[in-house]
Amino acid sequence: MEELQNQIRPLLAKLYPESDNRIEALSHQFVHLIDEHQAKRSEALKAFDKDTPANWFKSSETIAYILYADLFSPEAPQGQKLEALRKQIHYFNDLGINLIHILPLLKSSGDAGFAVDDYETVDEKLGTNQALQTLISECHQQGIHIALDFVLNHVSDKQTWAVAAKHNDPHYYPFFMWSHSGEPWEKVPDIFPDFAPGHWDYVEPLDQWVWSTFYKRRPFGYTTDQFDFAQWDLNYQNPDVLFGMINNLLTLANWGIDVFRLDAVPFLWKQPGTSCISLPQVHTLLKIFRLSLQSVAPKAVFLAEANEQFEKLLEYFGQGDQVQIAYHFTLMPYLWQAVTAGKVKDIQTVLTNTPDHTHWWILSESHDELSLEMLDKPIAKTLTESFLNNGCQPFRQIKGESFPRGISGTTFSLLQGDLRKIKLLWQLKLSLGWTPLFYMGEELGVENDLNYQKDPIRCQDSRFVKRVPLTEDRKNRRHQKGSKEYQWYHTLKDLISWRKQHPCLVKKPDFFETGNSAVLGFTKQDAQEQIIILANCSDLSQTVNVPTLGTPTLEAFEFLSR
Ligand code: OTU
Repeated sequence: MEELQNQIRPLLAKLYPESDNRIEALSHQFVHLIDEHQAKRSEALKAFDKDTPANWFKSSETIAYILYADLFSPEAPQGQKLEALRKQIHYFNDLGINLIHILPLLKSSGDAGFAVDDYETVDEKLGTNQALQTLISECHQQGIHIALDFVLNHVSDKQTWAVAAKHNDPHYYPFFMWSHSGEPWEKVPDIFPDFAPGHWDYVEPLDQWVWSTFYKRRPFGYTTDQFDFAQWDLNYQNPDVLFGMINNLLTLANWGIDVFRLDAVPFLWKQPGTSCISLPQVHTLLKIFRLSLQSVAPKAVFLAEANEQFEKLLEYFGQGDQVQIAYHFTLMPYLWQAVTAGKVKDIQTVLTNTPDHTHWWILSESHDELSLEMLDKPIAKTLTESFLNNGCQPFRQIKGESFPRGISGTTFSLLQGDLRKIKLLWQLKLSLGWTPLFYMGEELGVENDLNYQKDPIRCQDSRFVKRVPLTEDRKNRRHQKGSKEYQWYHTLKDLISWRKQHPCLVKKPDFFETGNSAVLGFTKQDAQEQIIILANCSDLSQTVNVPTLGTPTLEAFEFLSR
């Protein structure tokens, strides 16, 4: 414990440079908190910790899948969604999935669960705390790991701290950041410009404004409430906030969660005159959260959700003392650029620059929009235009800009159902390295659903176009030969099984020149085998020139592995 105190002291001193006495008191408080949660960890989980290899999440076997518990079992009665999920573990076993990210499932008042009301209670529409723990332990028994969101940047304005602050409680008021004018800070971008512009939310009882990066009831410039909830950012300059959130994290960790997805992590620290994104203090906070987690749940890991410039993204790994995994947000638009515009060079550049010690979740879609803002403007514009079809919707449209920062749509709809392109996208995701990630419905060719537009609360948030129920009917059609679902599902299932037969595919790729700008060439190697891969990302046949392979010609979208 003394060692822990020595580790925490300098980190706290960095964030809260006050008197030595204060830091001493805070570090005692920290150690006490850790102690408490260590004592609460169940014997079953302690045994599981022991049996789990240190780098389990880097295994070539790991294939991840994101789902909403309610949308995955739409027919199950309210309150039994988690139980229904437990009864479908065979679905994941069949497809080859062994890591499931269940999107927010705590009591919440909006943003599809990301406005959390209560960090210790499962949303009663989905099930009970007990049902979640039963699901987790059954998954563990079957070799499936569970990821959950840790929404640490903000709370819903119905969460206890926020409610107390709204009532001017002197302890909780400084859990948030306040303004008397609501005037925007110059360098801070709008994250949801479409329906929650600015970064302050008007709080009527106090006649003041509170900092809010995402959903707001009443954004600056509006005279009426736009929504019946808001997401208030936490003020980490107050150590009570940090300790409160560590307590929430460790409570969840003691439920047996394996991966914590750190939602909206770049926004944790605000400072006037900056963009308030990925400030150095964010990384100090992460080190503290990491120290907390590893002290209680030694095999649980963090996943950074930071849609940032590549150099900034890399900072989230720290010196091995921050997150263990990050979404490869830089690669994501490059994958789309490759399969829709035949441009492969950027994939090669970014992956060559991806350091060996990092680990990634490789995704082409998630429950959010497809963000193209990191691409060069002309190509982003062209791709956007080609994607705004089949009900795909703009997201993050900033006034005065000619095209949106992102697009909401399912993979099927974005690619207009072209199985050749999706197959290539999946082949790339499964072979480029690290851990491939799939979003619910991707495997069944699910199309956009415009029903959200009839819902008065959701209609402005186009991301709901891709949050589609996977009905029994839809899932069952995967057994009917000739159906779209059969075709898509079995294509993915076969590819996952191919990936699992070749453990070397988890490694970072070694690229070679193909003499053709539309064809990506790379090798993978371990002690057992060497694989050479050529991927033609264009819709025309292409000839390459590779010394070891000669001058083979590849069909449009052909993926060749030897
Ligand atoms: C995340 O996304 C979640 O994935 C969203 O579903 C939530 O609405 C949001 O946080 C608030 O909790 O802007 O459009 O760099 O890209 O945090 C998605 C990180 C988002 C941001 C990300 C955010």
